[in-house]
Amino acid sequence: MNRRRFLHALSLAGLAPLATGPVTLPSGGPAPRAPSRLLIDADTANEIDDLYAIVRALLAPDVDLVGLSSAQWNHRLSPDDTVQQSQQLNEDLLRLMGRLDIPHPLGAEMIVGKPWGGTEPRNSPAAQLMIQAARQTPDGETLTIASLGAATNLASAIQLAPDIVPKIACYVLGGRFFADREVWDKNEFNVRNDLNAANILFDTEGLELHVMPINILFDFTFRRDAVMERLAGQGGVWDYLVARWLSHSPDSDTWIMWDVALIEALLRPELATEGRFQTPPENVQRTIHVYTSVDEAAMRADWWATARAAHETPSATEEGNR
Ligand SMILES: [Ca+2]
Repeated sequence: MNRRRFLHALSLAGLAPLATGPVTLPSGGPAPRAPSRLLIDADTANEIDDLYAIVRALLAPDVDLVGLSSAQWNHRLSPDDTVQQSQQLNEDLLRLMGRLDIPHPLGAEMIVGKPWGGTEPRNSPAAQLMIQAARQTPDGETLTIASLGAATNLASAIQLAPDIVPKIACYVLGGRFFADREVWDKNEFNVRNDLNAANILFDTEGLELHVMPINILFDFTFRRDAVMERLAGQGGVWDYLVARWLSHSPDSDTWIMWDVALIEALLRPELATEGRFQTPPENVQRTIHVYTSVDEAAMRADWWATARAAHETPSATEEGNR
């Protein structure tokens, strides 16, 4: 009997210790809640979507955003200052939103370990903020860390300070996962830009890990004409978002809003479905959380409703509109 059949037999007998597969909460059970303390680590300058995700998080009234750090995406075709470029955009967004009070440390510019493997951490102000914020999280609570790029800073923080593991819940966007076959594919941008870091997350026993694989997001797009029609001329951060699209991909009529989906799933957990699955077979075998679908239309509507409400209540972005 192979392992899966063995687990299936156990589950039929009511003995399975950790069932895997899509999870539906029983009615009346506790509903997932948005995090109260959130730290975002983003390779903001790599694409378009990070900026829209960060703005959405900054407009969440009940979330204490304890930090916004910058991530690298070094590869042979990238510029040689990727983390600095991400840092610049993070600082622009915070300034335009009047939130430079939020800590915004620089991340590491190189991957964990070596290009051929290894787990040696890459220390940085970003990793140190993660450690400090995790240790300052009150007993009984967790710090949610959302990684919107390569997980260099998050994996480094874990390696530098393993005591933070019980204090953090990690949400990462990366990899592909085919839930029907329970097959992983690490051939994806964020994972490839720090495979060592991704493996640390998979391999760390006791780490609460939620993975949003990119292959569930191909239909989660924004339209350029909607962005132009609704945001252009609104001033401040809104025109900055427009300018980012037009400078990065002026000929793209649509863009997949990868990182927006992860932030929406955090803020509005009812808009995404998560299951519990085994880590990839080459990693430490443990059960983690993996998203299997998102409600694209509802997430899109939520982002636009939040943006519209912010226009109508300009205090949220008044610093940038002055
Ligand atoms: Ca990203």
